[in-house]
Amino acid sequence: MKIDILTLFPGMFVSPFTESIIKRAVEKGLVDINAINIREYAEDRHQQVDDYPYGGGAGMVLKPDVVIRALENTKSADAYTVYLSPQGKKLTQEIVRDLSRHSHLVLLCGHYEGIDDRILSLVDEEISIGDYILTGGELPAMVLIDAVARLLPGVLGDDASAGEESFTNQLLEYPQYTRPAIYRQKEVPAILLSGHHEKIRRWRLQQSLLKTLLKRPELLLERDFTAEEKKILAQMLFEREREDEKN
Ligand code: 9D3
Repeated sequence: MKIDILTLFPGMFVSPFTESIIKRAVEKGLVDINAINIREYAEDRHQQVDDYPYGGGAGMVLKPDVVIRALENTKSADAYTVYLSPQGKKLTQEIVRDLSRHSHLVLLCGHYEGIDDRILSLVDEEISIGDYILTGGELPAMVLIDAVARLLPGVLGDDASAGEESFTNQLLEYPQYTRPAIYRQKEVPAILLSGHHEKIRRWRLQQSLLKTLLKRPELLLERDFTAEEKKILAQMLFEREREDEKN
C-alpha cells in the first residue's frame, strides 16, 4: 500500500514510522509512507499557503489552488483521498478495515485555521478520530496509518494477526500474566498453571465477557452471544445467586 500525506508539517511524520512494527512494515516494502509538504505547491515568491477568510473572522484559510495542486499531483488513478478533520466521520475499526483494502491512500491533514471549502470536492471521505480538539490533522493521520498498516498482510506475525479478532469480536481482552507466579502476594489464577487448555480457553472467554460487561457494556449491545457465551453467562449468574444465599 502507498500512503501519501499532504501536510504543512512533514517533519512530524518521521519518528512514528521509524520505530517498531511500522518500521518493519516499511522495510519489508509492505507499505510506502510519504509525507509531502503542501508548501511545495505554492507558486508565488513568498510560497504562501494560506490567506485571510472572506467575510472576515479570526485565523487563516488554506488556499484552494495550492491544496488542489498538491492533491492532483499526488493522486493516482486508484487513489482514495481522506481529509482528516474534526467534522469527519468518527474513525472505527470497520472504517480502518475498509481503508486497508485500498492500494493508494492520500491523506490531507486539516489545520487549525481550516481549508477553503472548494477543496472538499476532491476528497472521498472526511474522518475525525474523536470528539476532542487537536491542533491539526497530523496526529489523526498517524493514528489512521498505524491502525491501517497493522492490517496489511505480512505486517503482524501469524500469532498477532489472529488477535485481531478481539475487536471485531467486540469483546475486551482477558487478563494476561507472566512469571513470577506470585508477585507481592498477588497470585496468577491457578487455572492458567493447570495445563487444561480447554478450561483455560473457557475461563478466558468468561473473563472477556465479564470485563466487557463491567467496563464497556455498550459493546455487548452491538453483538449477539454464541451458545457457549450464553452458557457461561448463565453459569456466572447461577454462581452469584449461590454466593448471595450464603450471605
Ligand atoms: C473549534 C473550531 N475550530 C477551530 C477554529 C475548528 C477546528 C479546526 C481544526 C478545531 C481543530 C482543528 C484541528 N484538528 C484537526 O484538524 C483534526 C482533528 C481533531 O481536532 N480532533 C479529532 N480528529 C481530528 S482529525 C483532524
